[in-house]
Amino acid sequence: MSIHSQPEGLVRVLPLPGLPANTRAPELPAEEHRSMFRSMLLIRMLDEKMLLLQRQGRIAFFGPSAGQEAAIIGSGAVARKDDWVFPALREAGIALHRGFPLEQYFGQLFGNVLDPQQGRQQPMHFSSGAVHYVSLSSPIATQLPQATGAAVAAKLKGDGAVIFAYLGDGATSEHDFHCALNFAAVWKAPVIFCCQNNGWAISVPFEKQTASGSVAVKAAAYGMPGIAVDGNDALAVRTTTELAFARAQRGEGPALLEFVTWRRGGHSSSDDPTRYRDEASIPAWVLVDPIERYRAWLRAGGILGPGNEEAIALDLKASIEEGIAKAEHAPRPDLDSMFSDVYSTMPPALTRQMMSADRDTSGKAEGAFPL
Ligand SMILES: Cc1ncc(C[n+]2csc(CCOP(=O)(O)OP(=O)(O)O)c2C)c(N)n1
Repeated sequence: MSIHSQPEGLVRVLPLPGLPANTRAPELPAEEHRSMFRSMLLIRMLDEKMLLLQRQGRIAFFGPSAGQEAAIIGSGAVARKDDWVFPALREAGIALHRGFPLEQYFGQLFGNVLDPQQGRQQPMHFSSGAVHYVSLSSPIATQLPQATGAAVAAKLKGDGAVIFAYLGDGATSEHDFHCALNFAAVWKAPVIFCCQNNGWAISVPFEKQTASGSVAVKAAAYGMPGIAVDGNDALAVRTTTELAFARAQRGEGPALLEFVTWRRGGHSSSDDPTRYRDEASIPAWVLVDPIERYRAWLRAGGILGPGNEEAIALDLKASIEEGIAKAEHAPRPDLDSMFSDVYSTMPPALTRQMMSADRDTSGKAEGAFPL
């Protein structure tokens, strides 16, 4: 039976009917709580808007995060400026939380000049040195050995950086998962493996992915702590991640955190989950909105008044609308950008190709980015 059907033992701060709290809330300034709440709301609003734009044929592809906002921001907000994030598909909200500009976020979805990668990457695969956010790796789990490598490097350099490595439950079936965890534990590397167990790897349910009762239990085999957390509880995620972070900072090595959450929608804008998922059999607790749970706690504690919340939502709405309006009308990258940023000195064969490439009168390639 899946861990989603047995939520009793998960670390929890925000109680649910029949599922009491078993851990205290982290001690955070009110401003930090509001900042986390804002980023969770931003993820939700972007999700709704971007899926709509995709259906209207205005962007090509989108990977939604709805339902996973608490797991994403509760953990990602622990990373400091000098730490590094190695994401899987659904952590773009962490980059935004760390200051990645919305303008560039929209630019990469439209694949135009506002995109720092100049439209050369798949949508959602952006990276940013400025906010220490590495591009997601399309081949599942390949980011994990990279993250371990970065953590070993940080340890050897003594720069104090902690690496946040994200994965889905499906990634635990890849050999890269094993290599990354084994190596990290042997080297006591400062890396936190954050598994968002959202119940599904496209159409494969968790209980067909592994015979283990949870992802967290696998940590024992590698010699590191493994903790299963109510992943829809932003405060439980935050508390647990802070513990793993402190441990990594003390030089005690990696941890595997399992945020038990739920993929509310399709795998991506290309997927239709009604083809393989029986919505009637979904455990009720995973459908309690993580944003509502956090909101209720913030309101009860006087951290979020109706005025704050309205101001946050209005500000986000304006930023999203303004950002999309700007990005949608930004020009496509110049054709020459297809040839730049790879060689410091361009080889002659490539120079010849660049010189002979067809151009329209505006200097942009027609049909270079078929959607
Ligand atoms: C090596 C590899 N195999 C298969 C795929 C196709 N694929 C893309 S996403 C995905 C499922 C990933 O599931 P999970 O790790 O649970 O993350 P989630 O999508 O649920 O967030 C698969 C199988 C791939 N990208 N790479």
